[in-house]
Amino acid sequence: MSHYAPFLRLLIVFGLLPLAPAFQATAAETLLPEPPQERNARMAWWRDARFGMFIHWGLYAVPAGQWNGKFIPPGNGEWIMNTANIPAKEYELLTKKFNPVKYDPAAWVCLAKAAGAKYLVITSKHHDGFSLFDTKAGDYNVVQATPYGKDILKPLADECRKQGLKFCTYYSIMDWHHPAQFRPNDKTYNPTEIHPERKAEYVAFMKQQLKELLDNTDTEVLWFDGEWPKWWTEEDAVGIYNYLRKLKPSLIINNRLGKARDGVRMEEHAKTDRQYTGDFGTPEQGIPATGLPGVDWESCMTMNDSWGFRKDDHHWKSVATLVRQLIDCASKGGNYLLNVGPTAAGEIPKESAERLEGVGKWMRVNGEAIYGTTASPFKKLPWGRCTQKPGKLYLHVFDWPPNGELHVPGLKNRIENAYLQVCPQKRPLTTSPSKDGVVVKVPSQPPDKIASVVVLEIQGPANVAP
Ligand code: FHN
Repeated sequence: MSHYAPFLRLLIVFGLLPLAPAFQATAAETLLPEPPQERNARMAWWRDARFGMFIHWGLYAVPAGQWNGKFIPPGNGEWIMNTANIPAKEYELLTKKFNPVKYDPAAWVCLAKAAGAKYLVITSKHHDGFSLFDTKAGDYNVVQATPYGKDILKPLADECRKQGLKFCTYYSIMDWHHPAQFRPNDKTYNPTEIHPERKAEYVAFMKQQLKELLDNTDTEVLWFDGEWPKWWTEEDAVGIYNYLRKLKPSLIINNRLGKARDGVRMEEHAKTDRQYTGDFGTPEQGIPATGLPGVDWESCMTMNDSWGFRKDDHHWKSVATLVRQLIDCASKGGNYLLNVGPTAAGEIPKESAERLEGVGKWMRVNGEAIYGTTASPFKKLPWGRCTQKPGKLYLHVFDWPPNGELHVPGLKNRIENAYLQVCPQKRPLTTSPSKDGVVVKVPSQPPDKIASVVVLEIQGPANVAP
């Protein structure tokens, strides 16, 4: 502090010294500028991918929804520390039981790939503050605190690159273990508070861990979560966004680094008037009725009811539901991030694996109608959904016409060819104009009961009556 300080302070106190720039609060940082073509290039692989696998894994897989002999209320198993109000010192003891000897990164990536997923997002640190990677920013991590003693993320990242999937990481801003944030058994326990005088310490911790994730795993997406605590601000988000993008210009970052979810409906997640909206919106456990036109977005979903493994959660969605959710997202111009919650032993539950294989079976035949597509040109179709690529419409028929006539209302394009996606010879289907569009003559039985894809090759861009 300069020896002029006391004098200057007097001047300021008495308003005699206009706040020279040097003394003004620093102007709020603004987002790094990015020309649209650069942003499009950065987002290209993510837009083409359309389908990713989410992995929620951590200490919470050990209790698996049960604490002191009782199952916590239905819902997220990964919240057990909060739901069962477990004191941090007690929850920490779970580290001694976390020894995933059956963890097999190659098998996990094989499963994701067989499902047709093009990227994988895994929790590097969830709200409980436990890190699944070799971090030097503390000792509450899988390497230093568990009998397993090895980094989980790096081998998974290497395996993703080996098998051609993009490796991505989830990171929770809210941290129930870090001493700067309140946590269970604090007198004024509240999972969304922070000791104000220690916020800078926590942000420094965060930045160190985020840099480690970039340096050690070369993660392609940072999927932030736990942004709702009031102490976390838009300004904090912009600072971290710029920090990360300078470290890795190609990095993609979701909207939950900022406050885009605050009080806005799912449909609006990515369309707030805030400076920070992130690179994509993140509707959760649902699909916006009309998508989020004009912005990138991704719906994340569980296969049962919980993100983290719960041994009592048997409420599994069918393969048909999962495939139709994937189609619904793509037909609205969004991505689908389907979650698995591995067990404490490191295994993906059989029910999850079976569903991933079921989705993959459909994707092996119809993946062309999902990858690299854009949103449907139709407002609504009575029998299913539509995705498109230049010169092609992919009609995803959920309700097959028993009379063999598939009506496509409002379509004005000349049809150059029509065929079933399942037919490698692309045997032409007969099409004819109808009073308000096109009729496609299809076989009496659907090739796929979940969704059968009829491909229309059209002349020029899709032209549909409003
Ligand atoms: O609280 C978390 C929850 O545990 C889970 O990680 C989901 C996944 O998107 N995100 C938060 C709830 O919105």
